[in-house]
Amino acid sequence: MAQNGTRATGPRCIALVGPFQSGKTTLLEAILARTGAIQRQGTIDAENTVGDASKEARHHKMSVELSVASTNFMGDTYTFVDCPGSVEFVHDMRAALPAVDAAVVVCELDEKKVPQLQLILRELEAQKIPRFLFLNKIDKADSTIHDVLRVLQPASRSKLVLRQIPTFAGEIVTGFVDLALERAFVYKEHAPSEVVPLEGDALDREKTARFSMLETLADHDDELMEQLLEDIQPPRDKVFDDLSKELREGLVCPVLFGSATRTNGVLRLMKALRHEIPGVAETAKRLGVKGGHPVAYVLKTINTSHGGKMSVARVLGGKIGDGTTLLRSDGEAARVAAVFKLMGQHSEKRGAAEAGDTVALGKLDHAKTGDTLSDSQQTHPPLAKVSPHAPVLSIAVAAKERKDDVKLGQALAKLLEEDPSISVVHNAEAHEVVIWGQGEMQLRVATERLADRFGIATVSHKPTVGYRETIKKGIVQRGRHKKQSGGHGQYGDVVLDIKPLPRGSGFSFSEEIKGGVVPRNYIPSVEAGVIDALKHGPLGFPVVDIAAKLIDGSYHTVDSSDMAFQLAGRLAIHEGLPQCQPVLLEPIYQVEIVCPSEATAKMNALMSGRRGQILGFDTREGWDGWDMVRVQMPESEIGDLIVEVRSATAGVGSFTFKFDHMAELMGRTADQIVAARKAAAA
Ligand SMILES: Nc1nc2c(ncn2[C@@H]2O[C@H](COP(=O)(O)OP(=O)(O)OP(=O)(O)O)[C@@H](O)[C@H]2O)c(=O)[nH]1
Ligand SMILES: [Mg+2]
Repeated sequence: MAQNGTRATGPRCIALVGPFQSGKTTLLEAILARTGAIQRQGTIDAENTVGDASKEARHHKMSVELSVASTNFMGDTYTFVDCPGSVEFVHDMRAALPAVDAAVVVCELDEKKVPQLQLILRELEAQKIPRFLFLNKIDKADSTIHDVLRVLQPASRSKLVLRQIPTFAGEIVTGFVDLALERAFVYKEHAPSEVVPLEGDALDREKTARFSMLETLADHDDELMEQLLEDIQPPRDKVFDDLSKELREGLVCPVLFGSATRTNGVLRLMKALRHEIPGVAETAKRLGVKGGHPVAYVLKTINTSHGGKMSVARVLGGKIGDGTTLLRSDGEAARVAAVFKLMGQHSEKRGAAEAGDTVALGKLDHAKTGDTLSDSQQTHPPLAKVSPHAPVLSIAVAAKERKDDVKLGQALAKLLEEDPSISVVHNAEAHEVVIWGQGEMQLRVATERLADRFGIATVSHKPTVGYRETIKKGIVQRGRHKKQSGGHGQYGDVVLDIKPLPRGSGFSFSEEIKGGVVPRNYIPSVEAGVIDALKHGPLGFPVVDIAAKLIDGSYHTVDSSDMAFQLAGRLAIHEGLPQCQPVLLEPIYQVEIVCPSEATAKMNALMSGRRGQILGFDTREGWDGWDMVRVQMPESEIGDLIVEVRSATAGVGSFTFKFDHMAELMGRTADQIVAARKAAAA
C-alpha cells in the first residue's frame, strides 16, 4: 500500500460530477454502502437513494439539486457533494466546486456524451480542481473499452492516465488490474473485489499499460524518465507520489473504473482519494484563505420544508460552532443557530465544525450561496466568484387563486435563494411574473416546488412578447369633446399634428398655441390624454416613435376643464391613428450561440426556420472545436430556442441574447399577432 509521506489527513470534501445520468448518485450510494454509512444500497429505480431524496428528484429520476452526504473511511471523514448532471442545474456544481478538495468525474464510454464531459472538465480546469475520471457502468462495457483514452482524451486538457485495465471473461469485464499496485482483482457483486494472481495475457497487457502510465508521469518528472530509459523499475512509493503530485498540480487526470450499481471499483476509488487528493490545508491555499480566523465558504443554500434556512458550508480554517457570529465579506453579521451533519435530505445536529468539515449552518439569514464567511474579528475577501449562466428560457406564472399572490412572491424569493440561476422579472405592462431559468426541467421543478413545498397552485403560460406599434404617415386631427347635459357641460377642443418619429425615439409632445385658444393650464391635460391613448393603439399595442404637436383648439369659459381637455386629446389620437398606416413593431434581439463546430451547419438551418438573420460565424475564443454564431432574431422566436439548440448539440450548445432594435412586421405573421391580441382583449 502506498504510505507516501504526502498523504493529506482530516476531513475531505469531494464533488461527484459528470454528464447527465452517468451514475453519480448511484456511485454515492455505493460509496456510502461500501463504507458502512448506510445499511443497504438504494437504487434510482426503487427511489430510495440518499442523493436523490427530494420529491422532485425521485419523481423525475434525476438529480435536480446537489446533495451532500458524509461517511468515514479508514479513520477520516469524507463528504461527497453529489451534483446534478443536467446542464440546467449546472449552477449547483459550479458554485460548490470552490469548496472541494477534488472531484470525481463519473462518466460513460459514450462518444455522444464527450461534449458534456468536456464542459464539465472545463469548469474543473478553470477552477484548478484535482480530478479523477471514474468510468462507470463497466458492467455494460463492450469491446470499445479498449478505446477509453481515444474516446475520452479529447474532452480533457490535462493528460488522462489509465490507472487500471479491465480483465475479461469472454466479452464481459470481470475485474481489473491496478497498474500502480500491479495487482489483479476480480469483481464481487456488492462485496470487495478479490485479489487474484496476475498472470498470462493479463500480465502482458499490464506491463504495456503500466509502461504508458509511467511514460505519461515521466513527462513531468525527469528522474522517472531516466529510470524508464535505463529500464530501472521505479519504486512503488515513487509511482504513488508522482501520481498524487501530478494529480494535485492538474498535470494529469487518472482514470479508474467500476460499476456503481454493483459496488465494483468503489474501494479502489476510495483508496485513491485517501492517498492522492489534497486536504483542506492545500485547498485553503488554492483559494487564498488568510489564516488564523474561522473561514467558511457557502456552497449551497437550502430552505427546508419545516421552514429553516440552512447554509451548506465548508470550513476552510478555524472552528465554527453554535452561536459563532459570522461576517459576510461586506461586513453583514449573523449568528449560527446550530451546526448540522447532512445525509442527503436528512440533517442531524452535531458539535462544532473544524477545518475541513462540510456542514450545514442553521439560520444564517444573511448568507448566500458563494459567500465567504469569517468570524467576527475581521471580514474575509470573497474566495470565489461564480456568476450563474445567463438564463435562456422563461415562463409566466400566476397563482391560481388571488389569495396566494403574496405567498407566491415569498416562495419565489426562497427558490431564488436556493438556485441563483433562476431569476424573476415582473412585467408591469403585461401584469406578469416571469420566471427565467436554464431550461424546461428547471422551470418545471420550480413550479412543482411551488405546489408541493409551498402549497401554491399556479398556472403558467408563455410570457407576453413586447410588441409595439407605430405609424407610417402623419395627420392633422381634431379632437373635440363636447357634452351638454342639463346644467354644467363639458367642453374641450384640440387639433393635433401627429407625425411618425425615427425608430427608437419614443414619444414627444409639443405645442404651438397662439392667442390662448387653448389656455396654458389645460395643455398638460391634453398631453396626459394623448399619453393615455397611446397605451393601446389601433392594433392593440403601445404606440411608440410618434410626435404629437398641439397646434390649435378652442375652449369654453364655463364648460372647459382638465378632464374635458384630456378626453379631447385622447379622442384626437383615437380618431387620427387608424388613418396613419399603423404598423406592428416587434423586438429583435442579438443572439450569440455557442456550439461544437459539427453543429454549426445545423444552427444555420435552425435560424432560417425561425426568421433569424445570420450576422457571422467565428471560432469560439479559447474553445478548440467550438464555434460562435451571431444572429439577429425576433423575441418571439427565442422563446423555446434553447430546446432546439440543445437537441442539435447533444445538450451542450447555449446562447446569450440582448435586445437590439424594434423592427416593422407586416404580412400574415403580423395579422395573426394582431388578431390574437384582439381576441385576448375581447
Ligand atoms: N448498468 C449500470 N447502470 C448504472 C450504473 N450506475 C448507474 N446506473 C444507472 O444509470 C441511471 C442513472 O443513474 P444516476 O445515479 O441517477 O446517475 P446520475 O449521474 O446521478 O444522474 P443525474 O444526477 O441526473 O445526472 C440509473 O438508471 C442507474 O440505475 C452502473 O454502474 N451500471
Ligand atoms: Mg444524480
